[in-house]
Amino acid sequence: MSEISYMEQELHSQPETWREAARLGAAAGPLPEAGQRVAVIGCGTSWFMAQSYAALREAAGQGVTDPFAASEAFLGSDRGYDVVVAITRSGTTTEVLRVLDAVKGRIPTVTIIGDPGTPAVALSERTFALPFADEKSVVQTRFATTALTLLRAHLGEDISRAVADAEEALAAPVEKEWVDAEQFSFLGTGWTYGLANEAALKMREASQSWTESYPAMEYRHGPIAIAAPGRVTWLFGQEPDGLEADVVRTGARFVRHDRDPLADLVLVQRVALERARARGLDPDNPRSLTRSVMLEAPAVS
Ligand code: F1P
Repeated sequence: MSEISYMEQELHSQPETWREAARLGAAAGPLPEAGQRVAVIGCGTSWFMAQSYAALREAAGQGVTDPFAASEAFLGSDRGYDVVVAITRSGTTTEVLRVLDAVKGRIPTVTIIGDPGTPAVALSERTFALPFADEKSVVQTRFATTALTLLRAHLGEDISRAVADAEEALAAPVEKEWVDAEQFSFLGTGWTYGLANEAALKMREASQSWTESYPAMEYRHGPIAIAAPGRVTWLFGQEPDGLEADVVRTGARFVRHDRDPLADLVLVQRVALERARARGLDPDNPRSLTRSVMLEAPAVS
């Protein structure tokens, strides 16, 4: 393994790529206008960013926004979508290409893409390229968070606190307890539920860790049975009443920070990296994963 992984370099560049995305997102462009009915699709990390965007856009009162895993998208004409937003770093993910192909000429599409020299461009009506946030590591860090920052800025959010908090999260200590923990459950509410899903995926991908993720209010409906000493429950965003006390009672470590939740995800990326290192894993080339999933078989009918 090289001394400095691509994952490490890329995750450290996030304040810079977020600043650029905030500038681009605030300007007029091809992203959905307020009032449009939007479906937003992606796979893996990109799907989780779609979940966060959908919750933010709905909460901002900008219109119906439904997030779908590309393989499970319901985009029939009866649903009345004005636009499909696709998120894909690679531009080659089969399930995303299939959706773009299936709705071509029927629903306008805009694809947020890392590599604009890829098939998703020809299949999309419009694209928003973020080549400065593309990555060499298989594990996504900055492309995902930069795409979400672009969308947050387009919704009218001021990104400056998130950028400052990301800088702080890059300098914060990674606690030994987090590197050694047996298990993590990540929780969120509203837009931070997508972040919880992404945090859990990041830890699985980069460090083969046992992680789970839930909407925070669902945690007490069963999953809290997993909480125990040596395990961590990590909450993004607002704390539902009494949740910390309930977790502490199990003996698990409860973690919640006041920084912008997307900046707190940066800290989790660093935890994933440290856990990979501690286990002798190459975080840039995780077991059984490739940069994108390109399926050769035809669509299942
Ligand atoms: C999506 C994705 C990644 C995942 C894995 C396979 O890629 O599912 O999130 O980490 O590497 O690809 P993309 O469509 O955003 O390129």
